Parts: sequence; C-alpha cells; structure tokens
Amino acid sequence: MDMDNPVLDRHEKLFDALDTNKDGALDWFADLQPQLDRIAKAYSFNPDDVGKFGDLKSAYLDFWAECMFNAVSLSMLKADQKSLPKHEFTLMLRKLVVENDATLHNLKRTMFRFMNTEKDQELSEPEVLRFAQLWNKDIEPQDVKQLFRGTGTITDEQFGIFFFRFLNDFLPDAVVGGVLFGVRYRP
Ligand SMILES: [Ca+2]
Ligand SMILES: [Ca+2]
Repeated sequence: MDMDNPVLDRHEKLFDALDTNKDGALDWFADLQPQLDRIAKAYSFNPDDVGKFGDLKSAYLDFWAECMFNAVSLSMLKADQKSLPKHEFTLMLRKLVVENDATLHNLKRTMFRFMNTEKDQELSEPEVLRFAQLWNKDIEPQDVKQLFRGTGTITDEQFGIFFFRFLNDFLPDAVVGGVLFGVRYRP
C-alpha cells in the first residue's frame, strides 16, 4: 500500500478487483468480459433486459477502449498489445479522471441505472450490495453501510459524488465509494 498516495492506492485496489485471472495485467476477454458475463447471469437477464445489460457492457467497453487508446497514444503500449499492466492502468485512470473523461461519466450513469433494479430514483443497500459482491465476493453489508451513513438510500447525485470522490479525492472519507466498484476498502 502506498500510504503517501491514497488515490493511487485506491486505483491499484480497483485494478486488483478487475484483474479476474490475477496475472497482473487487464485484458478485456480474460478479465472484464467474464465479470460482465457473471453479472448478466446473476441478474437473470431475459431478452427484454438485453438493452440494460448491453448499456452496462458498452459503458465498460468504452472506458476500456479509452484507457487502451490513451496508453497507445502515449507510447506506453504497442498498438497490437491487448492488455494493460497495473502501473499503466493507474496512469491511464488518473489521466481520464483529471480530464473529466466522458466515458467515466457514462460509466457512472450506466452503473446507477443498472444497479437500480427497483422502480424508483434511488439505490437501496441491498441493490448496492448485490452489485458490489458480483465484482468482489468479500464485500460485506457493513462495507456498504458506510456509504449510506444511516440515510437508507443513495440518489443519482450522491452516487456521482461517491464515484468521483473515490477516484479523485485525497479526503479520507472518499474511500467509502470504493464499494461501488466492488473494492473492499476500509480507512
Ligand atoms: Ca488479468
Ligand atoms: Ca432502487
């Protein structure tokens, strides 16, 4: 853990959560696609639901493509490389956050809509826990409770604040947003 740079530490934990086969590099087909397939199965998608799941998959794919495009543009990767090592991933994520990248905003909006399985405008604790545990089964109810702080629900606006503070803020309480990404993280 890099105690001098808590934001980098969070980005490294996010990498670890996404690296399904634990080989130290992110690959769409080896790491991200299997996790998305598991999410589709867990949410029991029927043909009518393909749109909602398709949106989530597209949002992750766009984010992934943006990371890879930037890494190649900056000569950190060769054009034919298909996987992104940990260090390069953290640099690309940082770049997208600093540039207020549109794919991150789209991922935030799409995640909220996907997690919000009840027909309302807010996320409940069970809705957040269900999604976070698919990315990381070690996420526990108390990890999610930190996010809610006794309020019972999370609005679209609050979700966005947690999402970007986790990725960008040095403030200690920014870490609670990590459960949105399936990252188990206690201060
Ligand atoms: Ca991997
Ligand atoms: Ca809801």
